[in-house]
Amino acid sequence: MIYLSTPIYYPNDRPHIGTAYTTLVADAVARYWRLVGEEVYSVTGVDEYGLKIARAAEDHGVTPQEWVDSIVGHFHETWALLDMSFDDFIRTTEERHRNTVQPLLQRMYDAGDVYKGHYEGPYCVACEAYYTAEQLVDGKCPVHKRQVEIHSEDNWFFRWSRYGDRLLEHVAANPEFITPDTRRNEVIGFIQQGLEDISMSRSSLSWGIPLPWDDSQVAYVWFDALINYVSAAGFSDDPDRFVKQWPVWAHLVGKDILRFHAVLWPAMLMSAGLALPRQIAVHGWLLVGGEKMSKSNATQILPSDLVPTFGADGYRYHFLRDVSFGPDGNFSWEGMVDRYNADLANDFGNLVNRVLNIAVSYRGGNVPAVSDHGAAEEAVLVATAAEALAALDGFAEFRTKQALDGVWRLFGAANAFVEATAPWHLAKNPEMAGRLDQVLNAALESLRVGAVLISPVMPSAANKLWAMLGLPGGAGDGPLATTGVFGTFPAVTVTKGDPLFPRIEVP
Ligand code: ME8
Repeated sequence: MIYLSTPIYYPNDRPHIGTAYTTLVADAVARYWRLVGEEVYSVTGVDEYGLKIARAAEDHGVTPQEWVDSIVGHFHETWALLDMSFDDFIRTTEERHRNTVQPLLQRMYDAGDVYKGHYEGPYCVACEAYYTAEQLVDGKCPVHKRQVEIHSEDNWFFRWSRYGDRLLEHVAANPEFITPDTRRNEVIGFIQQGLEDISMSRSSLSWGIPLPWDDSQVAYVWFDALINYVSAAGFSDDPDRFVKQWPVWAHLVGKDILRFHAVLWPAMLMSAGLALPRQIAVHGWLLVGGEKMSKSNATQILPSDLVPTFGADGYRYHFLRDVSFGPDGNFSWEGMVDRYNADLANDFGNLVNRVLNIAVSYRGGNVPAVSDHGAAEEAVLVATAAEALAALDGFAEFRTKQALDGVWRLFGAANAFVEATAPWHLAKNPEMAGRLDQVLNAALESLRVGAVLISPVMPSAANKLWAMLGLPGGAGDGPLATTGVFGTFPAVTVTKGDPLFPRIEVP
């Protein structure tokens, strides 16, 4: 079972292209595993408790519950706009979550990992994180570059310090636990500096989940938020599924929340006696004009600003092809237009038009199922298709660019194949009718394979092409090991349709 998660986002504003990036990679990877034939559970959601949300509600003159209820719809709308296919959407205000957080915190308490203490120090409300004076940059939060607040309260503490050695052992024994390596090294360095116990509750806030042993305090928002991954797996409401589904295959996160996921969360799981995730996959920031795209950013870009021009598929393609998972990536409108026109309108769109046109013009859309693809011209096509299929493995390691590069080499080879075999010449010579059938069949077969291979990234275009090809079911039905292999295009009727990716004219 592939259980894969995105962070649960703060519903303090609608999702922007940065928030959508993590969600999009998770969706493409989930679709890839479904295409392979694996059972998948992919989950996203919202992180509704904590001071940040309580303050946002206060600023708008509504209760926190009213506030989160009014924002959550934007998340559903945005994910629908981008064709996301999640199995679950968790809200931390749900019963199933409270019913998971309380017993898990109780387990940590029973393990002797919780004690009462006094907390005083800098707190960044935007991060919902405690900092030490040394971690601040010019006295400000290192992530948000904003003023921190000094918080001072009697709280419950979690004995994080107890887990340093076990965490280091786990990281050493499981090289895949944190990826990429730069993040893994960062985590090792952080743990080696020594972990300090951390406040796990708030007494000055009521917008949270009460501690089971002290209902005058609520859980510190990260202690409740991280546990969402256990809640969504069915811990309290579907124990049979939980047994099947736990542990997580991969948590996808941005680098801003690396420590919470790679250092705090595993320590909490060890304390609560649950297995650790297989992997924490960390990506960089999406930058706009060199700045992190963020909710407070004046130049904030929303998916709904881009989808009307590029379509959901064009949107998905750009971010999965041009932003590598790991380092920071830059977004620019011009870059997105260039990529769309070059790859989607030209390479892919023209190939589809051309091949369907000739199949309809020369064979009325009915090309016989010739299986002989042994001619020299076909050899390159067949080999490139096999490489493209192999490159799709990149999805298993979040290397979406690698997977798409492979498919585009196939489209390049198919375009070259059509040029080299020149069906328009073959069609003029009745003696070449058999060769024309072979060529048309191979060209259609490369479109069929291409539709399968792009389906995790561009599900809608893949299915439109599938329908034009006259094939039953959907391009992503799989299993990939069968449908992704270059074989014989079946004797079906293909039709021409509207262009999949009309060119974007730049004024
Ligand atoms: O941290 N580039 O929520 P959040 C790339 N609720 N990814 C970005 C991004 C950018 N410019 N901006 C945001 C929280 N993200 C907590 C998480 S999980 C148990 C709790 C993505 O709304 C990226 O995945 O601040 C980042 O880690 C996440 O949004 C932060 O979302």
